Amino acid sequence: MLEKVEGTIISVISGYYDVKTSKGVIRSRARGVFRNRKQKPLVGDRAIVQLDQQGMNYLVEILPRKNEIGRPAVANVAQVLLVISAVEPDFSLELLDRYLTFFAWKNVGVTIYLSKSDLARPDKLKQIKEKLAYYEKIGYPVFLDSHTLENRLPDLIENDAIWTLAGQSGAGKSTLLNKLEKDANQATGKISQALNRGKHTTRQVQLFVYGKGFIADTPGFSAVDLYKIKVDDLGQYFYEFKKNSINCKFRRCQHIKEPGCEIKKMVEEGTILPSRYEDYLKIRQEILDNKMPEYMK
Ligand SMILES: Nc1nc2c(ncn2[C@@H]2O[C@H](COP(=O)(O)OP(=O)(O)OP(=O)(O)O)[C@@H](O)[C@H]2O)c(=O)[nH]1
Ligand SMILES: [Mg+2]
Ligand SMILES: [Zn+2]
Repeated sequence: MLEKVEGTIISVISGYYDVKTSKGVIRSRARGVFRNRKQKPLVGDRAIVQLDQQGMNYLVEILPRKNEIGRPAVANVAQVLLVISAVEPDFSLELLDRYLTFFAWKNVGVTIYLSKSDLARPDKLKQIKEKLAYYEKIGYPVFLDSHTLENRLPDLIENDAIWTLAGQSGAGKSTLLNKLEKDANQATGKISQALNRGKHTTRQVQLFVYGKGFIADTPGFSAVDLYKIKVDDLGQYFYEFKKNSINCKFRRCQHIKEPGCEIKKMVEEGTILPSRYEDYLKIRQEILDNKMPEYMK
């Protein structure tokens, strides 16, 4: 009699899938059926493993996916823990807005963590904190140090939920994970002084059991393709624009040249951060041009 158990794929290494189940972590192979169906099991997938007496375990089914994020992808992401560094790589509101737009488009919530605040000059850090307070006001939870995050995170991660780290290479994702989960032992890498960027130290996606759920470490990626977004939808992904656009005169207002635009009014008054509006215009242009700007690659 072959026994079947359900679990979550926590890592994929040279054709072997490690699946966390109620019977512990089970190493298994994928059946040819996935290749035939052109279905590739991903880290984060809920899967059914078939066990037999000889110790040969096979993935026999992948349950429907809620979403997939990143390259390589993590499936079934409940929340992104976005690591933004104060310095090295330099803090960039434009990059932050790009990430937030991307994840809003993918319909995944984001929690922001500021790394390397210990390396920033006090005046610079003060400025960064003021900007991040704006993001907190529009609805993104913000953590300014790892201790507070460590205290709160276990309660935020619900049963079996997958949180994934995201952010530029060198921002400090693996360093944070090693602090949160002492057994993670993820390799971390120095960032290049000359280029002020990381070197893609993390190459694979892996899930770590954390609290009642999981945290995934991922390779950093900074080039976020936004040009595939439908131009008319872009305003929906800037949450404060979405919320206040009910007061724009036109229902499908794009906040460009339309009369009676509430968003432009709020930008002029200073209630909306001017850089948010500039980034909205830049991303809008990128969509119209149908390609990512060179300086973002
Ligand atoms: N001083 C200080 N250094 C940090 C902090 N976070 C990360 N670092 C350093 O920044 C460098 C890059 O950190 P990683 O954790 O490897 O960055 P990563 O985001 O995992 O990068 P990839 O795996 O390439 O995507 C390492 O030398 C870390 O020691 C921090 O909060 N303070
Ligand atoms: Mg890393
Ligand atoms: Zn408008």
